[in-house]
Amino acid sequence: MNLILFGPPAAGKGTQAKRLVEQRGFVQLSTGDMLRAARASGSELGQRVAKIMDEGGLVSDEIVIALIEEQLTVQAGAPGFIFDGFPRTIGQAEALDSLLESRESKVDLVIRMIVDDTRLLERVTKRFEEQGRADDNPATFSRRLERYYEDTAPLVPMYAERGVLVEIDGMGSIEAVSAEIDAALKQSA
Ligand code: B4P
Repeated sequence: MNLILFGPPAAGKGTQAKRLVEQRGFVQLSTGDMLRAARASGSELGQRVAKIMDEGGLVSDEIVIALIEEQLTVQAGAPGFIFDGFPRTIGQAEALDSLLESRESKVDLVIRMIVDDTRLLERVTKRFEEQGRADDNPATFSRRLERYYEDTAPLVPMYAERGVLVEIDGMGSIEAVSAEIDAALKQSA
C-alpha cells in the first residue's frame, strides 16, 4: 500500500503519518522532516534549502525527488509507504509515478485532509508559540499557503480522475481526524 497524505501546510499530515507508523507499521517518507534534518546537520544541502523554507517557498523538485528516490532505494522491501508532504507539484507527482512504476508499484490511495485557512492559521500560531519553528510565523505561513493553492492544489483533480482520491474532514481533533483516516483506509481495503 502506497498512501499519500495530502493537504495544505499544517493540515496535520505529519501528525497522522506518525500515528499510522506506530499503529500500522507503515514507513513514513516526509520530505519536510528530511529537509529539516539536512538543515540540522549543517550539510551543504541543508544550507541551500534553509532560506527557501524560512521564506515559505518550495524547495526545488530536483532536490526533493532525489531525497525520495534515495529513501525508496534504502527502504526497498518495505510493504508500503506513507508519502507525507510529497508530492507538492505536478512535476513531483509525475516523478513519483515513474519511481513507483520502475519498482512495479503505484500510488494506491490519496487521503486529502480538508482544513480551512482559519483553522490552519490557528494550528501554526500555536506551534509557533510552543516550538518557534521559523516557517510557522504568520507572514511566512501565508506564503506557504499561497504556494499550496498555486502549485499543490492542482494535484487534486489529477488524483480524483484516477479514482484514488478520498477526501476527509481534517477540522476536528487529532483523534477525530485519525478516525476519519481509519475509515478511509478500511473502505479502500
Ligand atoms: P512540512 O513539514 O511538510 O509542513 P507542515 O506544516 O509540518 O505540515 P503538516 O501537515 O505535516 O502539519 P503537522 O502535522 O505538523 O513542510 C515544511 C516546508 O518544507 C515546506 O514549507 C517547504 O518549504 C519544504 N518542503 C517539504 N516538502 C516539500 C516538497 N515536497 N517540495 C518542496 N518543498 C517541500 O501539524 C501542524 C500543527 O498542527 C502541529 O503543531 C500539530 O500538533 C497540530 N495539529 C495537527 N493536527 C491537529 C488537529 N487535528 N487538531 C489540532 N491540532 C492539530
